[in-house]
Amino acid sequence: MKKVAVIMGSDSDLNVVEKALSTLSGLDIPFEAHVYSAHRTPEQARAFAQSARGAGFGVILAAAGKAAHLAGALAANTTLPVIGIPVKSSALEGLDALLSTVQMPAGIPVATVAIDGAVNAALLAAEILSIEDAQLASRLEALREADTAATLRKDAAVMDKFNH
Ligand code: RP5
Repeated sequence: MKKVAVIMGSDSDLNVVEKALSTLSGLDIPFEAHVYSAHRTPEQARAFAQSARGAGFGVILAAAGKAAHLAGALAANTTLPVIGIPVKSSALEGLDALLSTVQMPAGIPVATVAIDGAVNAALLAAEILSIEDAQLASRLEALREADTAATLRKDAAVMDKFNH
């Protein structure tokens, strides 16, 4: 199976990024996590993106806050799918990172999830990899069914408590 690269702009993004890592682990998807910054280590970020396809990666997740150029900078240097995770890490509550990540010019796509949306970023990466992996597709189906069952249990609990 192709690996998922999980790149974060700073280790201060880890509290958000760890949700993506645990989601990938739960689906038995191999991944590598790195701290590369579009601003502080631009050469390392570029080199990683340029070599990612050859190194066996299938999708890149990029989490960054503030003026969040990481996802776009990685996408500029690879044709692998890049999923941006805007991180809430500043006085602007993540809106700065959301707009910096999502507003890409035509030609360099970044699929952007919600602010701090690390779980969905990992699930979207899994869905992309599942196109060529029937076993992973089955694991995704099972996860969706478990989520549905958990929500139905919540409905039953609310009905039991309030509907008389
Ligand atoms: C961004 O600036 C990082 O992705 C992080 O969200 C934010 C703050 O970084 P630190 O100053 O905490 O390293 O580049």
